[in-house]
Amino acid sequence: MTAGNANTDPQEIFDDKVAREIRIEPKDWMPDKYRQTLIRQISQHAHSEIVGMLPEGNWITRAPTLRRKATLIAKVQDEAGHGLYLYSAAETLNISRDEMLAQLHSGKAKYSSIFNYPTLTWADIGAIGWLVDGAAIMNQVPLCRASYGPYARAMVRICKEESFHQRQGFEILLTLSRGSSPQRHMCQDAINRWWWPSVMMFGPSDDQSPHSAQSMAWKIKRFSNDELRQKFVDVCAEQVKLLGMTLPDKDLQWNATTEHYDFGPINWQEFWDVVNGNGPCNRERLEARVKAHEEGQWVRDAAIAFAAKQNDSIRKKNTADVAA
Ligand code: FAQ
Repeated sequence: MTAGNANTDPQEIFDDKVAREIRIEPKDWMPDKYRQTLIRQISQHAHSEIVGMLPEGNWITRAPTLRRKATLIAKVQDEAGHGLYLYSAAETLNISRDEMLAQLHSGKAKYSSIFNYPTLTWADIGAIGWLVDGAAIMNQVPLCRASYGPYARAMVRICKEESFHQRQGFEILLTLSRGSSPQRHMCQDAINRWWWPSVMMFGPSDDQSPHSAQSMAWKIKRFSNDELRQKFVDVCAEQVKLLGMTLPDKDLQWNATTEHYDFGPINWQEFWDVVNGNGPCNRERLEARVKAHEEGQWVRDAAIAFAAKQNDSIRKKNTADVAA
């Protein structure tokens, strides 16, 4: 930018804002690819929150105590709220909610691979909180500094709630880990089943991640998939000791040179199978969302009719006020 001259080149203004950590806002000019990348990421994130209600919703009627039930209901409601903030943030980029939902229901839009695994026992609810919300926080705290204002602001509140979710999950597992032998077994079994899918949540390794480099240059992403995955492994490898449990990875070992935990190979075939619709619960999850959407049609119709009625009575009142 030339000092003293007001810059009018939109690309330069955009680049300058990104470089100086000034948030891009909905009415600012932005490159079309930046807009499309944000729509892709934010809508997929929103879909993940909404589909993510299903595995845990499965346990609301079977939570072991009233306190656990109330907490789980609140958590699942929080996930719905996260979805709504994120759909709203995506709408500021000029895509309608109907369009985003149509992309989810047709299978065109992705949602996180993790929600295509089943919740077989109560301990799975603890494992989801500890590992899945734990991975979500690791990935999402840096998104509070994303260059797009509405996304970054939505993430601040989401992260506060996710961090509570992570602790409630850990507390469920801690209780089980101090319980009877079958309870300890259930705890270890849930950790065994959720560990690797949680490690995969961070996405393909950096050399296989087509979007990372550009998203980092735009400061949407602040860390690469592998960097975040490593941080997650380092944290969990220590926390699992407090549970007196183990992570199902024989190669997991502290490396004094790198000062990180080394870990075993990831089964990328499984990851891509799940992402491409062939995981254990993909069909069930999508069917449940489509059914809920269709059965909710009357609620949307009623809300639209109510809003029209209210607008009509406001218009009549205004006309009467002017006449008086
Ligand atoms: N699952 O080039 P990259 C939660 C896709 S919320 C499915 O690395 P990018 C809260 C990716 O979309 C969890 N697909 O892509 C909760 C792309 O496909 P495309 C969701 C995946 O965007 C807790 C392709 O692979 N969190 O858990 C996955 O730079 C408990 C190439 O990948 C977010 O969405 C995957 N795991 O990086 C709720 C966070 N990973 O679009 C209920 C925001 C990658 O070209 C209960 N998103 N793919 O067809 C992000 O940070 C990024 O989008 C990444 C992927 C890191 C997920």
